[in-house]
Amino acid sequence: MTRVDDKETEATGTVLDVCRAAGADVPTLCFDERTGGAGHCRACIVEVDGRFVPACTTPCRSGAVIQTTTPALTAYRQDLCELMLVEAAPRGAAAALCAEAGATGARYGTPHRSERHDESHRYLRLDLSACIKCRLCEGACDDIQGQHVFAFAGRGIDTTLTWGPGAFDDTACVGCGACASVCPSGAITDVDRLRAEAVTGAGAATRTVQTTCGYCGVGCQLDVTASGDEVVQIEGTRHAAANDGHLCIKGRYAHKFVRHPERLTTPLIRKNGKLEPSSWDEALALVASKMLEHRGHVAGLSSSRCTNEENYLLQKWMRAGLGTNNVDCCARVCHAPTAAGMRRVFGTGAATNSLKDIAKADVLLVAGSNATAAHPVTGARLKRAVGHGAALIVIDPRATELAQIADVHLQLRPGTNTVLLNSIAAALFDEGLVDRDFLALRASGVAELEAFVVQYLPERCADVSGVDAALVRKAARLWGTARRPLSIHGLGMTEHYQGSEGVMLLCNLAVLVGGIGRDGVGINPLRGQNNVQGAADMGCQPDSLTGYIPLSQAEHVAAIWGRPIPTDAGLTLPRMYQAAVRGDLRALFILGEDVVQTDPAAHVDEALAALDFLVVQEIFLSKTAERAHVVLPGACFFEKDGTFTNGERRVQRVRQVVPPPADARADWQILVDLMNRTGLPQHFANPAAIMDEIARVSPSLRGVSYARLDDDGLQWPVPMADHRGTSILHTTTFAQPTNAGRAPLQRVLHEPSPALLRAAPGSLLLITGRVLEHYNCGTMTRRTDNAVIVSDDALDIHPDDAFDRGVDDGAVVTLTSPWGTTRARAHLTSDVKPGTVFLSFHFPETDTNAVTSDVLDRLADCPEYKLTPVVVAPISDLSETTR
Ligand SMILES: Nc1nc2c(c(=O)[nH]1)N[C@H]1C(S)=C(S)[C@@H](COP(=O)(O)OP(=O)(O)OC[C@H]3O[C@@H](n4cnc5c(=O)[nH]c(N)nc54)[C@H](O)[C@@H]3O)O[C@H]1N2
Ligand SMILES: Nc1nc2c(c(=O)[nH]1)N[C@H]1C(S)=C(S)[C@@H](COP(=O)(O)OP(=O)(O)OC[C@H]3O[C@@H](n4cnc5c(=O)[nH]c(N)nc54)[C@H](O)[C@@H]3O)O[C@H]1N2
Ligand code: SF4
Ligand code: SF4
Ligand SMILES: [Mo]
Repeated sequence: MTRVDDKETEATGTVLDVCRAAGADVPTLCFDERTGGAGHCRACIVEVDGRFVPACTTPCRSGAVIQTTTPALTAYRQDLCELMLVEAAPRGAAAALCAEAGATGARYGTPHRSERHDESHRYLRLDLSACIKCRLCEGACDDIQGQHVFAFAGRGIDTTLTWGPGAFDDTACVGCGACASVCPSGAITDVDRLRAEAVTGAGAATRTVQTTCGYCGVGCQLDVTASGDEVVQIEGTRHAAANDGHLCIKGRYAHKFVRHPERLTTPLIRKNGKLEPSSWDEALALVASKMLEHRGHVAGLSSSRCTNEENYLLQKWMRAGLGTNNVDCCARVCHAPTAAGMRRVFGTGAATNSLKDIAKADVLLVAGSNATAAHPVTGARLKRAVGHGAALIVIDPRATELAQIADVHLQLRPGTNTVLLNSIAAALFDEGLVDRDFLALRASGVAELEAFVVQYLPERCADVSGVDAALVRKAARLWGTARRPLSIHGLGMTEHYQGSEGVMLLCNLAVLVGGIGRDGVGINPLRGQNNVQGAADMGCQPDSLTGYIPLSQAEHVAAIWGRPIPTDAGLTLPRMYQAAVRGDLRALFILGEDVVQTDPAAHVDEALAALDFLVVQEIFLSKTAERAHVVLPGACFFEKDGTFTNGERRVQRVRQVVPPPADARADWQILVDLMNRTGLPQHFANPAAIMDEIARVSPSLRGVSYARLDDDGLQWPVPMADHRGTSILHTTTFAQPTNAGRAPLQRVLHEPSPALLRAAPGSLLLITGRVLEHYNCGTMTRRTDNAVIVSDDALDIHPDDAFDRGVDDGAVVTLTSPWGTTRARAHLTSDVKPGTVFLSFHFPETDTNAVTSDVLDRLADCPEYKLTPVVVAPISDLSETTR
């Protein structure tokens, strides 16, 4: 029993933990539970058994007598604050502490403060005259974000925070805002925080609502502060499982699009070739009549940017209302190969473990995922794990940020995953590193695989994959001797001709070393969009229903819906395009997906032109919406209620913060209206009621209801109402009923992409993908200050390749592939190997997908965005531009 002031407590930990448990209010300035106590600031000094100690760093002895408010402590704190005021003129929490302690700054004479200011960054503001040298910013940047921007220079009273001699904007800062978020003195702050202070300073009311980030599949929890109908400031929710308070530059700062004047605010109908504003009634009546007119020849494309409830409604409308399984979503162009590949080996297609497991792994394998750009909060977790001693293997043709801190970087030729992963398997067998006990219990096809992969021994494959055999063996040894091997993968695995097969081989590697079914291991695809996991869970695919119920077992769903469900599989997205060109598909309803910019033009252009009727439900007039016959204005994620499911299967609440602009409506309301107008009456009063129906339909969400999601959501499967969710899958058996619950190991022969057969002489291999600041088609991030930070898609090209072609840094070049041509500004960098180039696809002007090929993953129909042979030429070379 320990005594804190006049209370007794059983609590243990540091003196600070014990004081807080006992309800004592001990001030802290430099303490953050994520990075631990540092004891720099001395604000938390208390008396333990009569001695002054810093509470945040002192372990508490059981039986100690702690006092937090003696006269001596009060005097000490006052003096501490007086000293602080010599060095700094703080604002915020530090200023409040000084005021409370009665410090005036007069006791020690002339102030001695740094006057360094910096406003070079788009979002961050630095003013060292306020800095109290608590070092929280340094800890946040080093340990939470892993960016190492700050240091402390000088000694004694001359110690100052520094980011090097230049402008702050020239540092390695990635704008995550963690430093500003922890700074207690106002020395580091950001434009949104200053705005929030100005709003409250002016006496305006604000409110703060917790919701889920609508950009990527990490599913960070946001505390959004709004005033009136404006989003003012965003902070990461502390203790949230997905992000523990951390955010990235998009989630924290890229919200200006919400009140952008180009938001769609009223329905539009094409009249005489032009989109004209219309009433809701006219637009909905037209959509309903056209969809009914083309019954039998319609399709729906759902949006992984929208909520589960909205995705559920869209596929229910298509199936029960319009009698077709022609429904798909962006998972098709993304992780459909992951689902197909993982299902083949494990029986189910979702991430096997949780994000928190990254910290438990001792060997991390990151394959084709640029996590620090595309899933930045998870990327930061990975960097932190490496900083805390985990080994890292990266498989990527580019020297990504993670590759640069990896123990082994396997810089393969794009399109050779199947070779390289077979090679690692071969080395595992060859060096006796497979887990025979695990395999005996949980796998089949072991001997067959062992014999098969001999042809892929590292020494035999270096020419094809471009990776040195010794490096492959080094990776295999790390992986094979790991106690907790965990793999993360992205689109570098899936968006290939053999995407699904590559994922199967990644599954092989996990099974071979027993790395599945427990803490800190597993296969963890970083699902891309905020709700792409959910869109698939809701049934937005042509071959299975909500909860992955096969079409052949639709009776239970049909009973709930009160309608028959067609049993023939519908069309995948690329096949919808083909059907449109053939004339078999006449009307297409697209919910929030900009296919014109994000699908290979080789598929889309002709198909959309061939349709009789195209509806696009959007928040901006995207390139696709520009082509529609009717445009319906939806509400963005800040403007509606619902749920998103992140990449670790966590269903989380989305809560309305501000109203939709003008006449725009929540997407679920528009869908309910359309269902009612097409003969499928729906009576949902709110999204919670839709979730109640989803729970009745989907076995893995049976125990989900809004009331249960409030605290950190739930990871499915949640099979009943008192179930606490599932953080690890496949703990004892795989969902392989016809294989005695064992994982069938896969033998996959490498086959080069057919795209390569069409390469023109002198072609480079184009990889397309993402940058940190922008998001997919860019409708949202391009309408924020992120577009000032990155204002175009640049072509990364190796200096040797650039030299050979007479291309200077910054020059505009043409890219010509067998499928099309486009232009981009060249950026010379050795992050790409000679022979490969990289281009993002966030700006419509660049039209990256004019050049990408029409090749699809042969099992899941995902386009091969990661491998297109292109001829790169300077713009002055007329023979190239006139081609
Ligand atoms: N900032 C930002 N974040 C995003 C998005 C965004 O647009 N911007 N989009 C979201 C979406 S929808 C998704 S799906 C995710 C995607 O997230 P990621 O999958 O991480 O993103 P990409 O940049 O497309 O590609 C990942 C990596 O694959 C590598 N690669 C290319 N070819 C090969 C290959 O043959 N083998 C291997 N092993 N690697 C290869 C590329 O070099 C690249 O580094 O990001 C999500 N998050
Ligand atoms: N070259 C190349 N192309 C690619 C890829 C690549 O790596 N390379 N990656 C592919 C991948 S993985 C993906 S997932 C796709 C993504 O491609 P898309 O899904 O087309 O892109 P997004 O920008 O995520 O969002 C689509 C649209 O949703 C709208 N939207 C956002 N929120 C809402 C909402 O709440 N309601 C409504 N109604 N609309 C909303 C946005 O304005 C946007 O126009 O791109 C693919 N295209
Ligand atoms: S914003 Fe993030 S990366 Fe930049 S200095 Fe602060 S903590 Fe470091
Ligand atoms: S990591 Fe993803 S979910 Fe988290 S704040 Fe950034 S964009 Fe949003
Ligand atoms: Mo994606």
